[in-house]
Amino acid sequence: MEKVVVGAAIVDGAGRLLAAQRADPPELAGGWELPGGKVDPGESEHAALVRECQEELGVLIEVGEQVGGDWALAGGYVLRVWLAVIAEGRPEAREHLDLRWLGADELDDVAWLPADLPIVRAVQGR
Ligand code: 9L3
Ligand code: MG
Repeated sequence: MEKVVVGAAIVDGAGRLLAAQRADPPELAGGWELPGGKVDPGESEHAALVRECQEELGVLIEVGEQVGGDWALAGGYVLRVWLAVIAEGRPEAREHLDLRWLGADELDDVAWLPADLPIVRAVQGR
């Protein structure tokens, strides 16, 4: 079975990107990521992305274009990422340690997870 993790590159009207600081597991805690998570069996990737953002951030997102293709993750997982905007709600850290909206010149202000860094670069380029 394909092991897919979906992630959201959530941008606001000012062109800022939402970064989320992981709370767990210990080896990833403190690192910053694009919010998201594992696709459940039988669930579409789109549905998983909307669900994860609801659960983790308490927002309803509108999903846009995909950023790149498959990004490699540990453990045989692949990460697929889409641009998104917030249709409803204001993000709160329900499962993360912290959230930050980063402007284009602030993207290096947080310690991105190694897996997420090239994706942030790709988002930055568009
Ligand atoms: N992961 C890495 N970067 C991301 C996301 C959303 C997830 N942007 C990795 C961390 C975990 C695994 O994927 O090892 C599953 O993510 P989650 O379901 O614990 O959020
Ligand atoms: Mg998650």
